[in-house]
Amino acid sequence: MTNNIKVQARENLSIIADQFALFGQVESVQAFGSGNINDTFLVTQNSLNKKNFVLQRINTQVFHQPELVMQNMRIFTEHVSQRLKKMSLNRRWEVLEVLLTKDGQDHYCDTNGLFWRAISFIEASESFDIMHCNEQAREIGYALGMFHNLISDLPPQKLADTLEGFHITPIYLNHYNEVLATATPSSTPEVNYCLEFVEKHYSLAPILENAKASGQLPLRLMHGDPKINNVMFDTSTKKAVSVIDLDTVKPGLVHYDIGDCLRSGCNPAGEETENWQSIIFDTDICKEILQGYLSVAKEFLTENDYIYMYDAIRLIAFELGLRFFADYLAGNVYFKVKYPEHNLARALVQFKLTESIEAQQTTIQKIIQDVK
Ligand code: GN1
Ligand code: MG
Repeated sequence: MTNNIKVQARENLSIIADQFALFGQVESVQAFGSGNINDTFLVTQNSLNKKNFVLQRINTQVFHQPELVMQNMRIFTEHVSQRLKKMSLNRRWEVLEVLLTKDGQDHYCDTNGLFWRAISFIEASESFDIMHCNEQAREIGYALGMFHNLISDLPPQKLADTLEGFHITPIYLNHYNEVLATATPSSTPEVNYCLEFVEKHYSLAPILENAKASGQLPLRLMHGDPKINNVMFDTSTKKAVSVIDLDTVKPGLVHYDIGDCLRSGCNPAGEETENWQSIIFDTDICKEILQGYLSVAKEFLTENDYIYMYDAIRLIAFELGLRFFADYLAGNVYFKVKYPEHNLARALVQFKLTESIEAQQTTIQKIIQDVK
């Protein structure tokens, strides 16, 4: 029975992939990557050019208006390709392409009503879940800076808000409180640690939203999810060549991105480890990432942007911990999990990381002063 379902699913996948296969026959469709929200596949076609592409099923429980996600993506890719043409960049840099169906559409709805889209695959590139060296850290920073730089002249209002409340920490805190009101978590040391951790960090939640509301931090376009494995590296030069996963490119704060990039890049154990006791925030990596970032981002940053950098790093680590913990309490309804306590383990990692950030506040603030 299970096998039949698998065979059936595979046939359907080929039919779906074929909608986007403009340059040949579909040879294979394989599960790809480790996303927590959408389902991703690598499609191989039997053509010499444009051999591979990435096929994704958008999780419409999360992205309620997937058409708008595609619209944003097309506006973004069009703008960035134009900018790149006008730039004389002396290194490889690629922007993802939205692939159209044989009917000229940017998505395909299958017979079950599921929403599919295809994106170009960046050949001769790879990504990493964990930082390996300082050069790589600097490249990650460069990649985010380049990403922000290329959209710094695209007015935020041109893109739709495709995920309301995304990175608005007070909204996550409200949601957490609602979930907690009806949840009956077992009283383990791990759960109690998380409950106390959130309790102690309540006052942290509105810091970036207040800065935005008071005009200290301007609304800008952001990536939304610039974690380490969303940066692609050239397999031979080992230089960053692209930032992928454009679903959350929308109006927001560059601070969400800076915080997300650092909370992910400066955690040498990676966010999926179960060894949460040993989590540390590596300040050497932090310095490299910020140096790489500022080498291309300085021109559009203001004094206030620097003032809020430390807060952003601490807040986004805390926020992700809060999101994982709330989802654990809610019964794992948002992030994909491999086992029931997976989101609890992920939350512990982010809270420990936040603790390590707090313990090194002076060092991190000095790094920000030194690199600016
Ligand atoms: C989710 O699905 P993925 O892995 O690209 C999440 C991010 C989190 C990330 C943590 C839309 O991203 O916000 O930082 O997991 N994306 C959404 O790994 O919620
Ligand atoms: Mg993502």
